[in-house]
Amino acid sequence: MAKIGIFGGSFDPPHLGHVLALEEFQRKLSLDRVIVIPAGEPPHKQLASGGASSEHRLQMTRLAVSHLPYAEVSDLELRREGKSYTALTVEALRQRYPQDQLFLLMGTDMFLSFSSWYEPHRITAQATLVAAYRMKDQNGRLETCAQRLRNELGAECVLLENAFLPYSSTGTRAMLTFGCGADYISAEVYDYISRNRLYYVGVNLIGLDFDTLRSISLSLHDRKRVPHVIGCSDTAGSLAQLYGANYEDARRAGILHDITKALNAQEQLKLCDHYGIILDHFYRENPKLLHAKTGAEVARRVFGEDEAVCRAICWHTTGKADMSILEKILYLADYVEPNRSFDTVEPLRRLTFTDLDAAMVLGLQMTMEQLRGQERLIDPNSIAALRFYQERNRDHEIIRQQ
Ligand code: DGI
Ligand code: FE
Ligand code: FE
Repeated sequence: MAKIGIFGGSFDPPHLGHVLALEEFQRKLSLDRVIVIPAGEPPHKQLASGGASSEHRLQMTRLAVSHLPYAEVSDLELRREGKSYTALTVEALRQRYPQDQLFLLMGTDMFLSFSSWYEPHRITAQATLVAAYRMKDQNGRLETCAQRLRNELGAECVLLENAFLPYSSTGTRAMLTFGCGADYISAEVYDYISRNRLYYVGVNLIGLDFDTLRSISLSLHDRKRVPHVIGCSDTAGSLAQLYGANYEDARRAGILHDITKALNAQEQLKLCDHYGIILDHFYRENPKLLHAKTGAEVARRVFGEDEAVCRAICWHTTGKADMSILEKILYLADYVEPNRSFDTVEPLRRLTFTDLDAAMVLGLQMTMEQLRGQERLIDPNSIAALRFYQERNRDHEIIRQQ
């Protein structure tokens, strides 16, 4: 009886994280074979727009694991019409391997939501569930879940430490588009990507019209951030019309402002290195702030945006003293766009549409208060901005009273 692993994913693209995770899966369970299955249409999420076609994903996956003698790529799910239910996949493999033991690998989130999958009992009837986790199962959530699945479904479950899960393909796609993704994938896969110009590698993205810029940039975001980015762009456009700034610039700045937000801290630092962005200690310690700096550089170098747009992106998170109208518009549009729903958003939203400088003071104060509550350090630029706009508002007050 052979031990066969099942390793599914979108593989859009397959990167080194996938390969390392697969190797660890094979090693820790002493698997004789691992079937790698690119997903057709995953039931739980749509494939990202801007992603590669099924055929490309299949070819790339073959290249990515070609050096592993025990790995075999199957187009089982790609050939199937409709949704790629795991239950159907596992049953198809059971027919092919009636005598063997099947192990289905999944990440923590998938394991915790396993009961809500399509007909989970059909899966557990055929395969052992392998929940891979990155860090020790501190609160016992995985073990509790495993126990429940054992009781309810008679499932066989194994918890497996795997340092390489979860991995983000969104970040890898974005790094490829920004011209520094080669380190995240094998040389063969990178070569395939460049030859086929996937993920905009080698494609000139300078001077795109707004609609094209919008659709490309949205494909580089995590799905849940997309409404925020659209809301920010629309709000920035409205504010530009209200305050006499350039409408087109405002909408472009809005659509691009969080363009590097899908990247993790390590990827942010790599991008800084690639673009020669010099980081002081504060920025190194607060990688959340880096997306504004790297976003501005991507806007400049990848999309060839105007300086005014790049500067607005650069200051959208912290603000600074003496900002241009466009810079203030982006800072505030990011804060009050319609998807923002925190308690105190309404007064700030009203003020943003009546008095930009007064809104800057309120916005900066709100951010600082929140950061202090979380014992995080405040960027010196934000402190300078607050002082600047408090003084300016005081001057306005004096002029109004005279
Ligand atoms: O990118 P968004 O989430 O849309 O919004 P943003 O660009 O305003 O980023 C918000 C994040 O940045 C949030 O995690 C708080 C953080 N941040 C903003 N100002 C400062 C800050 N973090 C520190 N440590 N210091 C700041 O001054
Ligand atoms: Fe941001
Ligand atoms: Fe934002």
